[in-house]
Amino acid sequence: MRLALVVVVLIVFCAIPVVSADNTTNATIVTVDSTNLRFSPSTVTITEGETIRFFWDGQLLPHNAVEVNETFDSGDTASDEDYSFLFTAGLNGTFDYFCEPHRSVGMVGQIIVNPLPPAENNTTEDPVIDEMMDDESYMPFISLPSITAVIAAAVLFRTEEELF
Ligand SMILES: [Cu+2]
Repeated sequence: MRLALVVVVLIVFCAIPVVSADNTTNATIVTVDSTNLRFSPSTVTITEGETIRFFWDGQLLPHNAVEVNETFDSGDTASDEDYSFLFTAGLNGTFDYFCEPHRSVGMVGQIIVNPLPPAENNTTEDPVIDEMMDDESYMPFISLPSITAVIAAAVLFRTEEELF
């Protein structure tokens, strides 16, 4: 009984990092390149409803990311940053941003946010469902570990019952 529980718990714990990692892949990551004074990539194109994640760690120089019209602001400069901003529906266009201490030396970037396609074009296809089906990591990575854990639990508990 205890062995079965330990095995099931281990399987479930192994599955958790895969599932949570999948959530962060929806964000487009902007980091700092090897020159320490440039965003990388400096220009990104996303769609409404998507997230930009400013992420860097162990930087020699502390940086931040501030949009020119203060649409977003990562706050104080930091050598380790993990700041996410969601472009909600209706928030589209071109967003220029910069690193406050290094703006003058060209540490600037641009985010182009495309509007969602008009609703009337979605009568035959749901783009969200479509995207989920296209994303190979979606179905197998979430469902496979869960199914494996359930099967393993069922087999192990059954074996235990037969033994005792
Ligand atoms: Cu900077």
